[in-house]
Amino acid sequence: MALLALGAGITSCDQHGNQEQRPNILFIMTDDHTQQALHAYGHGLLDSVLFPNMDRLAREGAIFRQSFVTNSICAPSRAVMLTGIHSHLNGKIDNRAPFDWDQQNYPKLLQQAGYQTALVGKIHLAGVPQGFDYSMTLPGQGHYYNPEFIRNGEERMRFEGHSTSLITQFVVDWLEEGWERDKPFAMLYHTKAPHRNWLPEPQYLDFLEDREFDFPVNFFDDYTGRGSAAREQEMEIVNHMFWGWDMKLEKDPGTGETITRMPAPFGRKTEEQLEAWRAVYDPLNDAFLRGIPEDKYEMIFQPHPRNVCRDFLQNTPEGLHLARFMYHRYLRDYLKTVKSVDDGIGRVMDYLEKNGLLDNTVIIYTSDQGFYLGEHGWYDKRFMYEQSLSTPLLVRYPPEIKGGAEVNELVQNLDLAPTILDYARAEIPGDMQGASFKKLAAGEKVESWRDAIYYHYYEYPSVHMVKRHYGVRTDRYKLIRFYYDVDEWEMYDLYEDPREMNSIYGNPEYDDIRAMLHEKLEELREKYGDSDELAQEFLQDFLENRN
Ligand code: SGN
Ligand code: CA
Repeated sequence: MALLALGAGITSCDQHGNQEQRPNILFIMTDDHTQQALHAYGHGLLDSVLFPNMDRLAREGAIFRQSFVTNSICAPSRAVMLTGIHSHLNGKIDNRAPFDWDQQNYPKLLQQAGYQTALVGKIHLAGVPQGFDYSMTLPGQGHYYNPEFIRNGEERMRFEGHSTSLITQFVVDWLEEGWERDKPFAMLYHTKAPHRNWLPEPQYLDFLEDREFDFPVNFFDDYTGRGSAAREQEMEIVNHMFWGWDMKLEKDPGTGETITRMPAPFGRKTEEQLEAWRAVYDPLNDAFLRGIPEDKYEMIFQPHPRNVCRDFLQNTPEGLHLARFMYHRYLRDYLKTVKSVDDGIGRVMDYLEKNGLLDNTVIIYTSDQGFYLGEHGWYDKRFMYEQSLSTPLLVRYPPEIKGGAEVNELVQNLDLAPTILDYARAEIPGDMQGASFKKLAAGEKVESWRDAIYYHYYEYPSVHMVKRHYGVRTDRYKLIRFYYDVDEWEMYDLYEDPREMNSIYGNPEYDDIRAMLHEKLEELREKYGDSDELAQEFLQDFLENRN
């Protein structure tokens, strides 16, 4: 049975007049961590548990198998989580648009309900965070090594160390010293990892270097079978990563000169950090270069974008060697940065456990969106295809949730604000567009839960060149419309084509399904108040202010 929290002895009366203790909230969010990189999701990439603390949350809590975002990009996703309102109404449609902190958000409502609130780590929304008794945030994207932080929106300070450990430390420090214990707490613990460009903490520099991973089956996707959007993106591992920045080569192997265009990310490291780095990466890089014949240097080591042809990559030994190196360098570095996050989660859970707080704290684990780990040959996110539309979601709260519970209903990051308010027994404002999934987590059925989700992505033309699109997904089908410089529809049957390789939009066998999806899409656009007119206004604003 749950240990009673030491400090969170605050009680409230529910509508039946019962005195009940309100739980603390620990909301853990990573940046770009995807379901494929969590063993509990069983996607096949990881054949063993690499992240025991995240997997522990899944084992001891509920795992949401169909968890999605509304707009697969960092700052907009955070705005949706805070407000419980879709991008087109909260105003933060892309990473560039301003965010209005004056609007309602759930931390403000928690404060009003008697919670003490804190935000630590990446938030990526400019301006002074509102709704927090304490904040310690990274400016913008923040840095992995020796990062600056901003305390309470004002005071800027630089710390030596790795962002993940520092963020974890600040979380523990606040629980220890900042939290007043006469109120329940809500701690938002947001890491930068595993965001690009994946700089591991010193103790994990060689983590997984001895482990080989298979390419995803559609790594060499040729982007036929769909419209132009999948073909015209700029997020291919082989063609759009930088030799210095992403692949961490220091010198151009052809000229022997230091790479200056998007150079290796060494700028912020101390001598000691740099030495540790080179001791691991130099020999790995040398081994890779030994497999590339010098007469291929010119073709391979051109500046980005390189457009190395697929035939060469797939069918020649040096092409395959190149693709393997790039995929592994990317994937391993990504997983190395997740490893530190997992340690951090373990550390905070230990702290809660030792202080008798663990079982009276609702722990939510999620990410701001999913990510491609080589599916379609890609990294990054943005698309409404499965890997980036999805996001991990685990909830641990033993008084209500059975360990290992599986939830298959369609939930979205839109639902987090109402859910957290629900756990806190605070009122859920009527203008929030999400719904509380607290009952679903507890294994209860919810009458007329949604049967489809709505999605809208805006940031184009911009980095990675993913076209503007919106769409609808049911538990089996997906309909997407790409617009602005194209007008293309795509449709997928996820049972038949889970990898989304062939659009069936024009297939007459699916006439009824297509009509049903169009209807659902219109229904949701109306329900959530989105329209082509609004999209047009955002586009106009984007084009006028893009610089
Ligand atoms: C940076 C990254 C991009 C990434 C965007 C948005 N390049 O520009 O790859 O898509 O952020 O990411 S980087 O090499 O400078 O990291 S988001 O998570 O903030 O939306
Ligand atoms: Ca992100």
